[in-house]
Amino acid sequence: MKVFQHVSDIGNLQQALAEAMEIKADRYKYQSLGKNKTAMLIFFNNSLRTRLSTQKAAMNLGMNVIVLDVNQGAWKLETERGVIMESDKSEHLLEAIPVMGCYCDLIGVRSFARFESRKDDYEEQILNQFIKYSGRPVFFMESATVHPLQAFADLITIEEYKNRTKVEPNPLFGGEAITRVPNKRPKVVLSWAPHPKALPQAVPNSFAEWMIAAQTGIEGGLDFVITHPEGYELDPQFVAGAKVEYDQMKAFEGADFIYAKNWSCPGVTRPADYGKVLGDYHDFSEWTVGARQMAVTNNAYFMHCLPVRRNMIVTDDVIEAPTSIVIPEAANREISATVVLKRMLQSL
Ligand code: AN0
Ligand code: CP
Repeated sequence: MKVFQHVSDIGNLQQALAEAMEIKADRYKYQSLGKNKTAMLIFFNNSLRTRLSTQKAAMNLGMNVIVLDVNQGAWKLETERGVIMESDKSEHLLEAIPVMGCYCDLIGVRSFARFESRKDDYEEQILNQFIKYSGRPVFFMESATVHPLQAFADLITIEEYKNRTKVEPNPLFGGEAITRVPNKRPKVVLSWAPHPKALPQAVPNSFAEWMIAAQTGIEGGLDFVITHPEGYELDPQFVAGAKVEYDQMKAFEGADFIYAKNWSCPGVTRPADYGKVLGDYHDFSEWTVGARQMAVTNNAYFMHCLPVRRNMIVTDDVIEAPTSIVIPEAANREISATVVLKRMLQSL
């Protein structure tokens, strides 16, 4: 694997899940694979999980790891070609990328949507330059439009929980154990939820792309439904074939997994609104996932990629419930990253 960006890059999903379970049973199984190999993780934006889990994954494989926060200590980078460089930006990305490539074997990059131009973001201007000029395999650690390490971890989590009949008390917050009747073909709902600031579409884009692939690509399949207020339609390149239900309560009926996430306007129906929070977010408070919506589900598990704003995206009681699996979901980031880096090392 030379690029990890889309679900298609991982190939057969059932095989990828089997590999994830193999790694989960023994995460150090391939620790000689990365000997004397270096992973470089480049962050243009903040991160807790991606930074730590990917570093851990590289260490599981016996790799050395270099982490660079571009905005802390490196030269300020110009990204536009043709600019007379007389501002505070001392170095151009077109030199910085090949230089970074000199010191490593694999490169991971986090560079969020900038919301300056829909075209630049959706053409993946920054990540594509890493692919073109680094000379190394590149894995996306949340780009302008995708977050595949997250979506892969989400799929692993759904696979692990879909057939469970007993929900244990929450390991951190307690609560009552419950019995749940699993669906043979679980219903997975991606729900928009309000947020005070404009957030990227990368997480919902990738989640949708991976869930649509899983509808037919994993044993038993699943049913995928997206719910959001009008105006938040995701880009067709990621959601073609998905069912959209604008009534959140209707979408939640009988659901087995609720995946909450905010995203700003993708600009599909109105390009001028790209990257905007539409209207006043206070007017959308009924979209906050709470007991009212969870009551119509099939004792659904609650998922979110984190970081999450409590009582904005989800209420305290829902995220602390025994059915909340946000922590095991985050833990699976180490597993998805280990599988991806292993695949890349094997194709060096
Ligand atoms: C980012 C986002 O919504 O894309 C990262 C999520 C993994 N979240 C924030 O910026 C709060
Ligand atoms: N879920 C996720 O990618 O978290 P971080 O932004 O903390 O890496």
